[in-house]
Amino acid sequence: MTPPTMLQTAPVETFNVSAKKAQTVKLSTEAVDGQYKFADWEKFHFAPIRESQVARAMGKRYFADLDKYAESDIVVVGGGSAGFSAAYVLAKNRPDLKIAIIEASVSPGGGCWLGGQLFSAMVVRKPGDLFLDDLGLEYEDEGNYVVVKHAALFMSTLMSKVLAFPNVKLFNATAVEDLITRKDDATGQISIAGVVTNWAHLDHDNQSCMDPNTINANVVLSACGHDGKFGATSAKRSKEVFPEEEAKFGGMRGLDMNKAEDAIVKGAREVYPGLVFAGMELAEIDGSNRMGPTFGAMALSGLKAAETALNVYETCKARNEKTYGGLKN
Ligand code: AHZ
Repeated sequence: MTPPTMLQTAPVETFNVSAKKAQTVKLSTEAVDGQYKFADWEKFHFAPIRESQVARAMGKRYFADLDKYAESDIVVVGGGSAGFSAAYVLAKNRPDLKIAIIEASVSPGGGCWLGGQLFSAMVVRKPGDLFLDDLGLEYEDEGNYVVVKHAALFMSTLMSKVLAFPNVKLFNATAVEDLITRKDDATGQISIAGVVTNWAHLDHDNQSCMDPNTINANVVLSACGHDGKFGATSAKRSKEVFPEEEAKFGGMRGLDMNKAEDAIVKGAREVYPGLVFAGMELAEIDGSNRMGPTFGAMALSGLKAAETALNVYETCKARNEKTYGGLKN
């Protein structure tokens, strides 16, 4: 018997379970004699399962995704408000492209679970409300800005829509630790051809060596947030990868809401061939201000970065095909 490959898993030993859907729980009901009863809890039980079925159900899908997205059309690095906004626009407009989101944290969402400090409400300056309208979110209109009652409502809605797209895969607990680069020998031009990944929770201090993994891509859209332990990875790395005169790493400036938000949206662009920046990571490249707790710029910076990525996509694809044969799907 030939051993199963990672993608063709061994047949799972199944229990003899009736496929009939047992009507054991209801999620809405009327009270009878003042008592609500959503199920007969005495008779309640889950359908049986074997532990290996769970392991295989997860494992085979994850390995299939690793296989599928090892060649991605676009990789989004960083699953915060800017990265997810960009991924939303990309996936919505180009269902034909494979989009991988790489997020270092176990919990995606970046800094967008609270509005600011420990306060729940999220302020979005107009015209950022148009992004919220597209998501179907409600807010209070305060004139020049709108307020969503909880930042987590924005992030969870955005994330649920992005993750439901069939052409998107989120790899969380995975960090991008480097960029794949290609030099065109004819022109000497260096371009980005993907990302280098590793488990985010790897203890590099105590592990003698654990080489990384890779994802080839035509375009990398980086939205890693501002500098810090978990931020600005691509900005920092590009400083080393690109010639000094091309590497701009200005460092984020102090808070100025009016200047910062416009700069983050207008600055979203292809900084190096095949590498597009969005969100607060741009402040590290451009030396622009931070805005503090106003989020319209993250959504619209994601939108502009997605627009840029789509507009440069064919050029990047053609360049990659010329320099190293392009993606192998
Ligand atoms: O975990 C990071 C976060 O979720 C992730 N990330 C960073 N480095 C990574 C790496 N590999 C994979 N090497 C990485 N993931 O990137 C995400 C960045 O999200 P964020 O919310 O920090 O940034 P953003 O630009 O989407 O939103 C910024 C929100 C801010 S910061 C700010 C201020 O400081 O004034 N104001 C606003 C609105």
